[in-house]
Amino acid sequence: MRLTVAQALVRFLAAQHSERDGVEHKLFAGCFGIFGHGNVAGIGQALYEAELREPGALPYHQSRNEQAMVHAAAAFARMRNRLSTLACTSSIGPGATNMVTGAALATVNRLPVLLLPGDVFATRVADPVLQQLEDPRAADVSVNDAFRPVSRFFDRVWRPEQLPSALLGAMRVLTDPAETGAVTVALPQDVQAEAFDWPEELFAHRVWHVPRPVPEPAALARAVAAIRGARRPVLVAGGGVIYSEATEALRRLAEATGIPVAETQAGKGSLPYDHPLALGATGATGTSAAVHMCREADVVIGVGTRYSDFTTASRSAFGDAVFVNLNVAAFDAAKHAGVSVVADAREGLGALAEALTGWSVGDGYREEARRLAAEWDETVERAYHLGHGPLPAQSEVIGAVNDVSDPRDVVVCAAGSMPGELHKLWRTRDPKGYHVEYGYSCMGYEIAGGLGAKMAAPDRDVFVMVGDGSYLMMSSELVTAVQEGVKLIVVLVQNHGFASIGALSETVGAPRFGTRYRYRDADTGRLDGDVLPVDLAANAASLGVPVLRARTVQELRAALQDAKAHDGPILVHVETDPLVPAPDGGAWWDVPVAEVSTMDATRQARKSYEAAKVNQRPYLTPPPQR
Ligand SMILES: Cc1ncc(C[n+]2csc(CCOP(=O)(O)OP(=O)(O)O)c2C)c(N)n1
Ligand SMILES: [Mg+2]
Repeated sequence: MRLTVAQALVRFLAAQHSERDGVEHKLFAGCFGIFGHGNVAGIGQALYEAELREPGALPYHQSRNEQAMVHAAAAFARMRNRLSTLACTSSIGPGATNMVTGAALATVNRLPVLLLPGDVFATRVADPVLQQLEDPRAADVSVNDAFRPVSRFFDRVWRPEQLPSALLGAMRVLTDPAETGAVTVALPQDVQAEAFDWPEELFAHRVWHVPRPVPEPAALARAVAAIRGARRPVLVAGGGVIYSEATEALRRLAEATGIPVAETQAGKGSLPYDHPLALGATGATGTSAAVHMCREADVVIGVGTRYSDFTTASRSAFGDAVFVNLNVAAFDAAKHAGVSVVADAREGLGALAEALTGWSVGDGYREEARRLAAEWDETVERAYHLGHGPLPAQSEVIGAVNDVSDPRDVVVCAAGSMPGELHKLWRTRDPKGYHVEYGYSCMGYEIAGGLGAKMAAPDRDVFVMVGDGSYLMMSSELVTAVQEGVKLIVVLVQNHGFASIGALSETVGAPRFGTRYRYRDADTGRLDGDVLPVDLAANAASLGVPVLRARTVQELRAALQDAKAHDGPILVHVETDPLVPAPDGGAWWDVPVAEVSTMDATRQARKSYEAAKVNQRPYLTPPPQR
């Protein structure tokens, strides 16, 4: 079949499917793209021809920013439990490197995205082409080499003959639950347009089986022995529980054994918030219930978690516990010198439940977990209804959104002070109801991610919680939402600066430096003048989005109701008081403080820092050997 490389690529992608538990999914729901000379004549032409020939095979979506389209693709994949994603095509040079941040986000969060950056001429006939980086020492280097460290698979198709192996390698990694992440296939712009005679079978309907590896019996036995010996075990549920659709298996294991469950950011929603064994958020942004139970735990059973420093409170969360790690990736299962059980979360949890039949923690321990969780929920209730004035506290905004949202609705966030507050305060009622990107915690993900989440789950309402800082970094996909008629409810929390880093700076001895949006003051010469006259509501309205301004919590609740009833994207603007702290679960986070300083605030901060460092553990204790 004689086609260009780009036409062959598009035809191939449209024929790819994933399959798990006997259910088949289209692997690529579509292709985002921004065109330039590096892809318009290649992939652009091919996508257009495909739309005319076979509408729906690989629908094209326009975006405003290459980084944003990768975020949308990653959010889409997360919402679909990694069984479907979107491809992203860019031109060469800046269009390509704009995708590098998105690639890192996808790889850190283990989310499959296929990136197709254009690349320099393979023939070098016109070198240096517009936007080409020239390296005097290495003629085969292009800016796309920057994708290598942030991709789980990288290839560059210098010749048409290489395309089949590049594509098969890419699909394997995208659909491998342990290896998945950003996958980059760089396509020199001349090669994209070059014709070749392809074997017909390259374009056959192809199904990539997404495995559920079962635990090795000996590893399972070691894990069971460690758990049976525990008096105070705690389950730590990570994103793997959700991607593997293991929430039911987790609930059954927890209920049968009485082991309480703490949740990471990616694992939040593993149990509904009001389950008697749900401790809620764990780690640095944890609830007092999870913080206490983790600190006192003797065995920590991590399921589908990569143990980020927020989860381990920088290795201060878990006293002298030993670890049992159930993870589909051996890399994560081996962490903290734990008993490594390499398996799919659902398979592994089922096997653990069976092997632990008849075993349970004591009644007192179950009761302790239930009581502490109930106490935290009272804290949440108070935070939702603080009645702070004149401007509301952020926790009241979170409470209002939680109350107005339906149980299956989705909250999306990524950076700022909201992820931590959402982690401990959001009452999650559905496994897919909480979508906070906290692996890369990338400012600017929120609106783009919300777009991808909504595209993946049109039957749910998506509430995007975005700070003014994140909004200013990337609000461009509001235009895409308008263009595609995608209903997003964006809640823009205006506090005139980086409140999160402001609060952090207080604790590390650089009080509020560089974190407020202020004029440069003529007298001090510093950025501590008046508040900048920024009106982000007007900005959103200028992009074609209807805007509701709320000044009080009451107005906010009414605006959210109206927004929910509205069809299409809408933005609710609310100003909050950046100085109200959220309730604290009592955990710590390691951010090193200057060891010497002439400032008293810094010296005090260093003292507190050194005192807290004492609680850090190496987590090297081997589990009991049997
Ligand atoms: C791309 C990126 N740059 C910098 C940071 C560091 N950072 C984390 S939160 C934050 C401020 C976010 O401001 P805003 O969205 O207004 O939220 P707020 O802190 O006010 O709640 C910054 C600069 C980041 N996470 N991502
Ligand atoms: Mg802010």
